[in-house]
Parts: sequence; structure tokens; C-alpha cells
Amino acid sequence: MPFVKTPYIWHNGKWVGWDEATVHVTAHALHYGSSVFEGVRAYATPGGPAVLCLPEHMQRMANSCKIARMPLPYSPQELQAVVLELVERNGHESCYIRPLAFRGSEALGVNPRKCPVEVVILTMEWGRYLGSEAIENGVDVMVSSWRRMAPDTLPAFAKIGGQYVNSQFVVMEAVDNGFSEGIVLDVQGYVSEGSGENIFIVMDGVIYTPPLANSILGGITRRCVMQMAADMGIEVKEQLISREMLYVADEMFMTGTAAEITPVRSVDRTPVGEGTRGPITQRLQERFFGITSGQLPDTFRWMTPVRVPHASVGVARSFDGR
Ligand code: PPE
Repeated sequence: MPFVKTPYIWHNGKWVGWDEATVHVTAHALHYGSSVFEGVRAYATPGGPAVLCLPEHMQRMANSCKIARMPLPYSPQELQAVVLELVERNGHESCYIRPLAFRGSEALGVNPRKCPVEVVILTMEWGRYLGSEAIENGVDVMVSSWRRMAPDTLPAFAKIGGQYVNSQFVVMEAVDNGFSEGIVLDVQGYVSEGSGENIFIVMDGVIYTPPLANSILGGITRRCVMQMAADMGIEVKEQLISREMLYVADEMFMTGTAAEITPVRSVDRTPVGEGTRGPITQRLQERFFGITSGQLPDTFRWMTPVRVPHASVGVARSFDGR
């Protein structure tokens, strides 16, 4: 998405203007991918903007930092307060929110520990991730020739910046070949996820998705889908999925904060079911968009409203990264 400058970016405890939020070229993260990030969405509701699964996102950020051995100088609760104030200050009705922690400037060399941990949060308007038609009509995807990293190479469960080099290869290959997205197999050849989405298939009324240990990010939208399905009496099985199951699935969809719930209408030019959005996918979408738009009751307590007074973290912390 091209950027539209917002009035504020939160940078290490300070509210700075868009053009002031800069880093030096010696920042460790630029050279070695040493960053951790989150993607969060605020939705427009009749009561003003509300953030979807805010505590879950900030907790995952803390968990990713723990896995990356990157001391996070702010608590998840403090970062939640910053997110709410930032959405308010930037005057969004709805937006995408990008918290980012990274190793800054101190020394070159792979070992990151001398470099201070910096934290920024920015917001932007972001529409439909896979195109405006995608939510209704579905997308065409391919099975990538790239594999997801093996579990003993990089921790897919953590949202670490450098790992997205793998995702970049996947999405570039897909788009170069005329597809919207690539589905990546894990090192053993089982289905893992998309470059920036989790994957689900429906067969005979049962929903299947790969388990957490299958080199996937533990998606928060994935969890939302599982909660909704349980509530709707639809069985969800977390189990290994082979490539050929994709070709005979009745329905398929991908989930992510950016992608929301996007139907998949073909894989490797093979239509999924009728080649259109399936009925279970549609029911899940209706519930998801109903709750996030404030039109349906917030049964699962997903939404945090923005327009209430919040005490934010307005002071710079010492972010000694050791
Ligand atoms: N897998 C990957 C690899 C991934 O990046 C995401 C989110 C997901 C699954 C779904 O997770 P969740 O958002 O918690 O449901 N991808 C983020 C980044 C997208 C981007 O292009 O940047 C996102 O959707 O915010």
C-alpha cells in the first residue's frame, strides 16, 4: 500500500511527525533483519474505531521478542495504550497498525546484543490485502516452489522481520506467474501457510488447518475462525494437510489481519469446489465482518474501542538492549 502521511508516529516513547520518524543507515535491523513486528487492524464501528484482538497482538509481539532474545522495553499493556492513543491522534475511522521493534545503531557484526532495541508504532489506511474483489470472488493461488523454513532453522511461530525474506520470494513468484498468492509447503512437503496468511480447507463439512508446529505463524485471525466455528457447531481439525488435499477440497480460504478472511477459488489453476466462495467460508466471513463492524454482538470480546481516555506511555525509556 502506498503511504499517506499520518500526523503522528510513536517512536521510543515520543510522538513524532511522519518525517521525523527516521533511523540511521547503520541500524542493525537493516543489515541483518533483526526486527519483530505486528499487524493489527482497527475497524470502523458505530461507536467509533475499535481494535481487533489488541491484547493478543501485543502479547504475540512480546512472545516474538522473547524468542528473538530482543528485550522489549515496554510491556504489552503499555503498547496497547499507545496503539489506542495513536489511532485516536491520527484521526482514523479504520486503519492498519504496525508495531515494530528492532535492533538499532551501535555496532556492525551479526551479534545483535550491543545494539539498542527501538520500538515504533505507525498507522496507515489499508484496504483489501488481496484486491477489492477478493473477499467475494476469491483469489487464484499457486503452490510455491519455495519451501517454508525448517523448524530448526528459523522460528516461524515468531513474527521476525528477517523471516519475511522467505515470504517475499513466495509472493514475488506467485505474482510473476499471475497468481494473487503462494501457498508454501513445509520442509517435509506438507501444507504450511501463505506468504502472509494462514490456510484453511473445508472437506465434507469439516474445517482443516495445519497445526501450530507445522512452520506457521500462530495467526490471530486463525484463532478467531476457530472460535467462530466452535460457536457455529462446525468441527475444526488441526492436522497435517497434504498438497493433493488442496485439489479436492470443497472450499478453501486464507486468514490474516491484512487478508482478513479471503476465499481461494483456484489452486494451481484447479478450481476449488465450484470455483467460487463456498458456503462455510461465507458464513464465517459474515460473522467476522459483522462483529468487526459492530453490527453483530462482540460474543468473543475481540474489540477494544478507541474513544475512551487512555493513559499512554509518553516518556522515552532507556532501551539498553543487553
Ligand atoms: N502467516 C504469516 C506468515 C503472516 O505474516 C500472517 C500475518 C499470518 C499468517 C496471519 O496472522 P494474523 O494476522 O495474526 O491472523 N501477516 C501480516 C503481515 C502482512 C504484510 O504484508 O505485511 C498481517 O496480516 O498483518
